[in-house]
Amino acid sequence: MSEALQKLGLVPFFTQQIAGTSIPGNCLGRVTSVQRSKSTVICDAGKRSVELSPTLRQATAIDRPTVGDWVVLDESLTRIEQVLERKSLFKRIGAGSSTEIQPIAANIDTLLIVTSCNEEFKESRLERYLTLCVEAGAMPVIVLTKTDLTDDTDTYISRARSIQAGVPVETTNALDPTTLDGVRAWIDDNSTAALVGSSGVGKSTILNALAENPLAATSEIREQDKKGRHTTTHRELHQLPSGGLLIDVPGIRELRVAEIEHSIGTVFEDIELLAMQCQFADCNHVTEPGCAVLQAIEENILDSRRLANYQKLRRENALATATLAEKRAQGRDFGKMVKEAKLLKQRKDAT
Ligand SMILES: Nc1nc2c(ncn2[C@@H]2O[C@H](COP(=O)(O)OP(=O)(O)OP(=O)(O)O)[C@@H](O)[C@H]2O)c(=O)[nH]1
Ligand SMILES: [Mg+2]
Ligand SMILES: [Zn+2]
Repeated sequence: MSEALQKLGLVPFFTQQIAGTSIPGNCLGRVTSVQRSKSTVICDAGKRSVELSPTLRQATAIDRPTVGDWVVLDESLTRIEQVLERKSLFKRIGAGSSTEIQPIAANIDTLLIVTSCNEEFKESRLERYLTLCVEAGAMPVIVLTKTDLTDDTDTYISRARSIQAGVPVETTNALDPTTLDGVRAWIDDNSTAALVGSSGVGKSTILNALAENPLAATSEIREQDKKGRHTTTHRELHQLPSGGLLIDVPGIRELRVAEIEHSIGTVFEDIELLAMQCQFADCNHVTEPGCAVLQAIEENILDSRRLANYQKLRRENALATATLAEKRAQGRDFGKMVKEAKLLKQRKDAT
């Protein structure tokens, strides 16, 4: 394993996948950005702009290479032949009318969930990010920016801490790099972190400060509603001078969840523990008698906002899971149809 690839985050989890095959180590590379038909990959020979193999071009979004992926290139280092199994994957259901799962960042160790100490801060949004992060298999860290613009950082810290016990909360004024040590401590040598959050919270400002270089453009938020201007438009993995890798992600407008059956119980463990004491095993915690969850709200132990968000995420997840299952079944039927048509043609050709 070359030192350059190790610095890019190459660990045995990936090299083992090609051990015993005829794939040479110098064909391994890491995807740093993805354009419409090309991807940028760093390998032992340096940075390359490469194409996708015909099979990968036809694959669904989740199976195509994404930022952070480890890939196998062909011998001329011009084409991605294979995407190695991922250690972790942060993903969402595509925005708008899309029902396809969209990968956002692969093989990340830490997800830096960035939010700012102003009107942008919303517990429900953080809960949404956390369920997807736990599902992704990455370590979540909540980063509170713009501490210089509030007199009440402590309230924001305790609101962030109330979301899930044990999740670290870091604070920073990203315009002052001396306040970034807490965030930097989460990006070890050779490890990968990704910056996610709404537009304008300061993700690219953090990247530029940690990279000690203005790598990404930043722009001021709108004064009237404190919303960002979607300045960053593509995802990119950067190597930091202090070691470690950082993916800057454009501000996410709509983070729809899918496949969060397991992680929802981790993030909302308090509600699920209460639910075990409800009179009815299938209690929906709406109007049922003997509901321990509703009782906890009445006693001010649980916030009604939190229960409403839990219910909303569960509904959204159920809908997404049903839609995905339906699409997969359709895909299988289509595959079967193509196979049958081919067989029929072979038989016809043979006669
Ligand atoms: N006062 C203050 N301003 C900050 C801080 N962090 C970022 N900003 C400012 O907030 C604005 C938006 O920052 P960006 O880094 O562009 O935000 P972003 O999250 O990358 O936004 P998108 O690329 O649109 O997703 C810029 O004007 C920054 O200078 C901070 O901690 N304090
Ligand atoms: Mg940005
Ligand atoms: Zn109940």
